[in-house]
Amino acid sequence: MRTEQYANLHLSVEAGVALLQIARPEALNALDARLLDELEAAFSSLRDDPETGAVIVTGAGEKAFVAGADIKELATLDGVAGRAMSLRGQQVFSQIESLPKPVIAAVNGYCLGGGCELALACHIRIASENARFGQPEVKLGLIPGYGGTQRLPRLVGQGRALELLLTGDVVDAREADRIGLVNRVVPENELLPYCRELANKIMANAPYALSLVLEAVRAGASMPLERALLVEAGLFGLACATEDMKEGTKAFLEKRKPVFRGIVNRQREER
Ligand code: DAK
Repeated sequence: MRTEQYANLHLSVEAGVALLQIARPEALNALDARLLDELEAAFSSLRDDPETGAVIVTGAGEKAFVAGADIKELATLDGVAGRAMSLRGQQVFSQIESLPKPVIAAVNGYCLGGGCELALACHIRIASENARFGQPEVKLGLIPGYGGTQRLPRLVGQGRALELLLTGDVVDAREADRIGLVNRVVPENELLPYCRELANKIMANAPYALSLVLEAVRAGASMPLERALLVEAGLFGLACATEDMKEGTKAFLEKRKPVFRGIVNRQREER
């Protein structure tokens, strides 16, 4: 098992699955500027790590995933610093969203404001039964600054997103599931085992194909359908050029399980 310790972030990689735990218990894991820096460093290291096939992000402790951006820091912002901080957070969250490996948010408790925006930047969200979601920024005279006004409506639709964004209401895991904010709700003690199982299931597939699916969905989301379909065709062509595609189709025809190597593995073997 490989581990990396940051001031408020603990990273461990075991059997191809990275577990990233946000650990700032004195503030219910609220995101301050240092945590943003640490998230950026951890995700850069995971992007380049050939041993990591999937990432699970969760909050340390039982009470919170992330209870928001750090309100003490927010309170000190003026207009210029606010814009800069928003752009900084957006950049880090876009880095998470564009990771070429699946990122699963294991939401274990309060998932509010910047915490909800972090979960929205992940590819899949699994919630424990005690999870609570909301974008309460308007209660502080703010609006979401880390992508919430954009990613939430894209995920749950404009009407449901606006209800959460305008009321600042906090909803439980069942409601989050009902409106499509999370993929699934599981009992608290099953959250991490379930996310690991999900990561392993995904990682059994061809790694380069997984990265192409992530790229197609992400790039296409901000394009008109016609252009997005062209992007899909280009990436489909790339998939056709891989050894894994030859192996996958051959294995099917030979009625056996495929053995995928992925582009990274092949490059490492060739070195
Ligand atoms: N920031 C800083 N400290 C926090 C915090 C937060 N978001 N959430 C909790 N804490 C701290 C509390 O102050 C308390 O500290 P001490 O008093 O013990 O020193 C400790 O964590 C434990 O919290 P509580 O005592 O309040 O615990 P409870 O169980 O009673 O309540 C709670 C839990 C989650 C309901 C409550 O703590 C709460 O309401 N927290 C705030 C939730 C919230 O409003 N989150 C959204 C924050 S706004 C932008 C960028 C980003 C954003 C906006 C703009 N730009 C750059 C423009 C995003 C904004 C947000 O995320």
